[in-house]
Amino acid sequence: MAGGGMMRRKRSGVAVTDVIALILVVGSVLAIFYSIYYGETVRAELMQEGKEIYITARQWVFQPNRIVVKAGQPVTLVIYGADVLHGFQIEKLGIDKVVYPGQEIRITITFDKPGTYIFRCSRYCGEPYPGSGIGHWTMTGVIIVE
Ligand SMILES: [Cu+2]
Repeated sequence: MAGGGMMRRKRSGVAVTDVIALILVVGSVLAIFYSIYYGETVRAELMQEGKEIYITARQWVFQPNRIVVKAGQPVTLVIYGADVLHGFQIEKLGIDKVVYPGQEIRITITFDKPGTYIFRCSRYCGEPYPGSGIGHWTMTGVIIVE
């Protein structure tokens, strides 16, 4: 009886739940990289004067989510909420705004120096299933200042 118990304990070294958790973590990291590097890109320097960049926030993406701007030139981000409540946050700059459904917000920024600025949704807007780590949690993008 005791021997059997030992055997069982040894065999269950790695629990199935650990494997599932690992797959979910790796999956969300891949989803973030995928959405940033294969998402839509807008190059602000190719746009007309005024430099307004239109971004749509919807479950669970920003479109576009890769924006290239020039340092020292003011750009206005016009962010439209297409479905549920979202947020728009650039942590590096201390910016965090609510994006209401059916409304747009405008943020004018002059990036002083080249660099990379991650933006993300800062209001919980749902996910495919509880604890998935995707959906709202991977709703992100990047502004590249050249
Ligand atoms: Cu969200």
